Amino acid sequence: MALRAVAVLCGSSGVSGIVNFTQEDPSGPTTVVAKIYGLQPGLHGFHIHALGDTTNGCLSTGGHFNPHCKQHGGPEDEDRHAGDLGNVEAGEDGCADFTITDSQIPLTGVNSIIGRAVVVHADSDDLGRGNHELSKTTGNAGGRLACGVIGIQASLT
Ligand SMILES: [Cu+2]
Ligand SMILES: [Zn+2]
Repeated sequence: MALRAVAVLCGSSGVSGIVNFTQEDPSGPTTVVAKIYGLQPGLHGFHIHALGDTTNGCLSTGGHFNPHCKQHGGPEDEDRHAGDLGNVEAGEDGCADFTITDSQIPLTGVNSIIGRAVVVHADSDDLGRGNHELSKTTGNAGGRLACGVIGIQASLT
C-alpha cells in the first residue's frame, strides 16, 4: 500500500504550488512531484524544513530537516541535510515542474517528514559548494517565497 502526502505551497510573494509525495514501500524511497507557479525564471532552492509551523509565515518553519546532524549539501551528497532536495527550475513562464526520488524523506517512522514543511526560496541553492558563509547551513538560497505543511493523504491500495 503506497503512502501519500501533500503540501499546498503559498506565501505573500504570489508564488503557489502543489507538492505530492508517494512512498510505495515503508522502507523504500519517496517520490516527490512538485508543480510551482509564479516564480522568477531560473533556479530556486527547495527543501523540507523541520517544523510545520506557519504562525509567522514561512519564517517559523525552522531550519532544514536534519535528523542526522549533517552539513548542508545537495540531494546526491553523502553529507547533506535530509531535507536538502536541491533546486527547482522555473521556465520563462514562471512555472517549475520538479520530480525527485529520495531515500531520506520517508512518510513513516522516526524520520518521517509528515507535519514538517516544504519551502521554496527566492534564490538558487549552491548545494554547499558556494564560498558564502551560509553555504554549509542553507545553501545561501535567500528568502522564503512560499511554503506548505506536509499532510497525510489517503493511501493508494
Ligand atoms: Cu529552505
Ligand atoms: Zn540543508
